Amino acid sequence: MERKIVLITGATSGFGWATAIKFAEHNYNVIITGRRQERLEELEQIIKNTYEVNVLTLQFDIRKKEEVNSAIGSIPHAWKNIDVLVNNAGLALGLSTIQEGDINDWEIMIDTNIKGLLYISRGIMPGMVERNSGHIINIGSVAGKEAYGKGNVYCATKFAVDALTKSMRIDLLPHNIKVTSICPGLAETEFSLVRFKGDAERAKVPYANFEALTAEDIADVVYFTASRPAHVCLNDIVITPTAQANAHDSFRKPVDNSK
Ligand code: NDP
Ligand code: 8X3
Repeated sequence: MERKIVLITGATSGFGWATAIKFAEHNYNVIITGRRQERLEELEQIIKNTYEVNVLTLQFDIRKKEEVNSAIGSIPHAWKNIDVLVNNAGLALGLSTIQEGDINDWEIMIDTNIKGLLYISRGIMPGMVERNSGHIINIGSVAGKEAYGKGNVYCATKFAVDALTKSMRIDLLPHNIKVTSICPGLAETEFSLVRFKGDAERAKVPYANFEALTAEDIADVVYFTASRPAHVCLNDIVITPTAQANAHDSFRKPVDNSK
C-alpha cells in the first residue's frame, strides 16, 4: 500500500520534531519544514536511520509568502498528495501588559501564528479539495480559549487559530476534509526560551515545581487524531498537564526549604 504523506510546519524543535518522528514510526513519509536548515538535516538523518520512510525537507520562513509559495511549488510530484497538514509553527514573544507591548513582537506573532498558517494552508488545501480527502490539524493553545494577563497578542493569535479552525471545517465540509484543533497547556519545549528571547533562567520559571507536558505527549495526540477512521473527525482537543486546569489555574508543589 502507498505510504501516506504528512507535512509538519515547525519541525525543527518541540512538538513538530516529535510529531515528525511519531508519523515516521507509523510509516508515513514526512515533509518537515522550518527555518533552521541544520536542524532539518539532523531530523532527516534521525528519521532515515531509524525508519524505512522517506523525508523531504523544506526550509522557509513561514512569515514570507513568496518563500512559502516557492517551497510549495518545489514539492516533487511524488510528494504532492499530502494527506495530513500539521500547522504547528508558531511562537510567543514577550510577556507584558498590552500598554507596554513591543509592536515588533506583536507583528512577528501575528505574521507567524496567523498569516503563516494561512499561507501554507492556502497552498495545500486546493490539492486536498481536488482529491476530496485530507486532514488539517492546527496547533492552537489554552491561550486561544481564555486570555491570560500579559498574554494579550499571543492569546489573540491563538483565538484566531481557533476561529480559522472552525471556519476551515465549515468551508471544507463538502470536500471530505477533516479539520482539528489541538490546544495544549504548558509544555516544555523551546517555547519559553523563544518567548523570553534566549534568557534560559527566565525560561525555566513556567516549568518549575511542575510536571509540564512533553513534546511527545502532543505528538501522541496529533497522531491519534490523524489515525481515527475515515468517518470520524475530532474537532477540538484541549490537553493540559494534570497539574493545570486551564490557562489561569495551575498547581505548583510547594518548595520544601527545610532540606
Ligand atoms: P518550539 O519553539 O520548540 O518550536 C516552534 C517551531 O516553530 C520551531 O520548529 C520553529 O522553527 C517554528 N517556527 C517559528 N517561527 C517560524 C517561522 N517564522 N518560520 C518557520 N517556522 C517557524 O515551540 P513548541 O513546539 O512548543 O511550539 C509549537 C506550537 O505549539 C506553536 O504554535 C506554539 O504556539 C504552540 N503551543 C506551545 C505550547 C507550549 O507550552 N510549548 C502550548 C500551546 C501551544 P525555526 O525556528 O527553525 O523556524
Ligand atoms: C502556550 C501555553 O499558557 O504559555 O500556548 O500560553 S501558554
